[in-house]
Amino acid sequence: MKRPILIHPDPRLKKVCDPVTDLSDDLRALADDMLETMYDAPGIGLAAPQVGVLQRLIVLDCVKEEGEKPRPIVMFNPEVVAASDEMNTYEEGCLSIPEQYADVTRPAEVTVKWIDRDGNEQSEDFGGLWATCVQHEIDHLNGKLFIDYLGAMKRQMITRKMQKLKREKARA
Ligand code: GNR
Ligand code: NI
Repeated sequence: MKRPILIHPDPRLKKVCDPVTDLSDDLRALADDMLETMYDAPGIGLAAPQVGVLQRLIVLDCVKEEGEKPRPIVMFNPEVVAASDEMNTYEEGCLSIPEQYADVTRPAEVTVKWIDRDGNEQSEDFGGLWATCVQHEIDHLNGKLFIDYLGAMKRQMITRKMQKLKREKARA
């Protein structure tokens, strides 16, 4: 089932999310809903707070090539355990900040540890778009958005646009 995505500014997008302590069928169903919502958007990642659930759960699939096999990944309690000194700049966007894009610089490679949907601990090195996306998603779990990396002026301009968009949506 597709779920509505919260649009910035929203207090729920600013909260530090709680760790998942027991993996229930409800949480696995939420992960499936998040994947469906992400693919439908379409996006390459989605964090639970973006659908109003303040728990440490993200989903991602950064396979973008048409015709390539999809690779949906579900991560509970994801953590960056190592990051490269080498940095990478990507033009980022966010489903909670529609149609706004800006360059963000982050470590080019990260090692991420997480719990998978079967409750097993996993660890993997990510580079390229995967590295950017997984860091963007983990930031969401800590109440952080990509616009928080921008200067105050740019951030305020984007926030004002989103307030206007939300007012218009509420009227429609
Ligand atoms: O779909 C998304 N694309 C994207 C592009 C560059 C850097 C990060 C992202 S994540 C974003 C989906 C989203 O908002 N996830 O939280
Ligand atoms: Ni986002």
